[in-house]
Amino acid sequence: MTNVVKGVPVGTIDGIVYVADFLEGHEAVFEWALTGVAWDDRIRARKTASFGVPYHYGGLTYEESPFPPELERVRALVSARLARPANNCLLNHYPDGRSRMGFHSDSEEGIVPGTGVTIVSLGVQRPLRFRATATPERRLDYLLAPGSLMYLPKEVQNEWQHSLPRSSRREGRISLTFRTIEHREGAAKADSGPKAP
Ligand SMILES: O=C(O)CCC(=O)C(=O)O
Repeated sequence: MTNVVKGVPVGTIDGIVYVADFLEGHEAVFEWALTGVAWDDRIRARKTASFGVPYHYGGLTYEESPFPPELERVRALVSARLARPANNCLLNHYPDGRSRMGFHSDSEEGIVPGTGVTIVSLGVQRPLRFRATATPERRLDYLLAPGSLMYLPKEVQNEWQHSLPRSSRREGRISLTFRTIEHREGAAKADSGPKAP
């Protein structure tokens, strides 16, 4: 643990990969996403959008939608670092510090075994907060810088829950969350999103 922000230590967890300056031109991707994406308002705490294969998340279904070129560039960069290419990107838009995501671990249902979630952050820096599942008082933050990449493997999600807490920052943030989803035409639907977003 290297630092403390408002009482929660900033640190590292074995298995998480964090690359601070992953995405060149992240400002332009943020601007494109703000205006070029048709945001879904079905979740109250933040806006969402999904590209790629169909995604079943938090009880909601997002239909298949082709990757726009702006996002395809990021998908290709992310996939170059993964054993299996990502075939879905769920975008989360937090327009201001009141928008949030509660503690959860992502369900493994429908996810290709051995693959995790990759988060590319755009806009204002906000902490991703972790709490140990067995000892919830044990918490630490990763500060997600704009343009950064975080890879969250399944093994970490077994031991830690994560959340994006409310913040005093007024500026917006968008996360691009890439997953490799089992997909066969006409296959039964499995919900692979957070269990309790
Ligand atoms: O917006 C974020 O960075 C958090 C995303 C997240 O928690 C998730 O996709 O499970």
